[in-house]
Amino acid sequence: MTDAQEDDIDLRSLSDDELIEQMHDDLYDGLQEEIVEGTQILLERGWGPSKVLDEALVAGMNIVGVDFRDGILFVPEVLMAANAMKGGMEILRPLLAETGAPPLGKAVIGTVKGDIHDIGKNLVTMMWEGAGFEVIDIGINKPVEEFIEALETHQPDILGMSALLTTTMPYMKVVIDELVERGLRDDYIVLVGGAPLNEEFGEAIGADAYCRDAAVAVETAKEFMQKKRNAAG
Ligand code: B1M
Repeated sequence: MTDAQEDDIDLRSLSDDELIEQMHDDLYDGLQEEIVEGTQILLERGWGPSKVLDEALVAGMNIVGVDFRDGILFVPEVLMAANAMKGGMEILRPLLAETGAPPLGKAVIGTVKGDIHDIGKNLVTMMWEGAGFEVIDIGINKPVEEFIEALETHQPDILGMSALLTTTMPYMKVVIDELVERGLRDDYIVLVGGAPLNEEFGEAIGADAYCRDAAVAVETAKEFMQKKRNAAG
């Protein structure tokens, strides 16, 4: 499609299904303004923020992921798609985080050393905040020292780690081993996630649980907090 044709599309005139399809195209093309507008339109039409996130943004990013894997898209295009997605996520963030309840618990989360993927981690952060957790996001490419420092500073209930690369996921074990070494392992609920992980891996590295997606991360965090409260009497 040419730029001129692109300009012609009035997103508001599209049906919900057409708009979703158009947003997948716009995400693919890294068009942040259009993603922001599409997100706003869906919310105005009464869509819940989680539905917009899943059907418009995450589903669109999955299409990008397949073409990235197949060598059709390259890093610059994928970065633009990621930026476009972040534009939509910024609108959804306060809506997902709307809660008047006292914090359910505190979490520190980061993407491990060598890995700069942050969209999944940011989503987990948003969903945890939305569920009522206080979350300290220490960012991407974090070495073990920074995880330990954040734990000491913030004294959270939960440590969350994210990795999207098969080459960086073993680093989660480096962090957990350091906690064991310092006698701190049992002070924290350690939850891990990221596309290449699975339950077996989570178990093998000594995490408390692997979380398949952000919704599971919320359920798992709540479950472990409940256990912690029960254990504390
Ligand atoms: Co990257 N990349 N990438 N990339 N990238 C993948 C991961 C890849 C699978 C693409 C592919 O080949 N199909 C592949 C990894 C292959 C492998 O390791 N086996 C890959 C590669 C190879 C690379 C580079 C090495 C490419 C290169 O340079 N040659 C490079 C590495 C850079 C580095 O980290 N050192 C690279 C770079 C990039 C970009 C910078 C261009 C960009 C990242 C931008 C950003 O994050 N700001 C990027 C992107 C966007 C992707 C894909 C396309 C999308 C990832 C994403 O954001 N998904 C990805 C392909 C794919 O996964 N489909 C790919 C959407 C997000 C919502 O899902 O992150 O899975 P996800 O998060 C989910 C769950 O996993 C879970 O909940 C989230 C929400 O439901 N979860 C957690 C995640 N973290 C959690 C933590 C928790 C709990 C749950 O804690 C408790």
